Amino acid sequence: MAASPLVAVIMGSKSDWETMRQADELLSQFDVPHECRVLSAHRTPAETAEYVSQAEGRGIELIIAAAGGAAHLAGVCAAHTVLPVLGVPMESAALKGMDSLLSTVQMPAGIPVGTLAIGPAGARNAALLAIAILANSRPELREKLRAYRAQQREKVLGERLQ
Ligand code: RP5
Repeated sequence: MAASPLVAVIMGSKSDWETMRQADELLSQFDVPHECRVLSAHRTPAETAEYVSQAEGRGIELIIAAAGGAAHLAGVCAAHTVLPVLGVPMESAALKGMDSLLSTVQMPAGIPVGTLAIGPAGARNAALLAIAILANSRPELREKLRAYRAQQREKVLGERLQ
């Protein structure tokens, strides 16, 4: 994407991409400049801290951080920036994402992470929430959100069961 990114989507492993590409796709659908990359709180701690510390200076306004298992990525991001951080717990094989959810959501007071649902719903909603936050100062984005909601409404009302 050519414009400098407003949203950073980071994830602890390439194995998270199948889920997080849904956030990427929604941000693209709304024409929100963003970048996606793999960074791990545990496997690349120094690089994660450096990337997040520099994000605000690069014009990034919001970070979406996805991780599974002992999912510390969103919390570590929040520790290194005052930008809003949205956490997406990945569904894990061992505990179906309950481990990821609790690791992401149970932040100590003072360092917030906005935690979304486990898995694909969380990935999509993280993107939509990021768009809603950006839309506070971008009327055209707010109109796109309204249109998206209207489409959903039409789809549901158009459902036929038989
Ligand atoms: C976390 O561990 C990642 O976010 C991923 O969800 C999980 C498993 O990673 P891999 O072993 O598949 O690389 O750090």
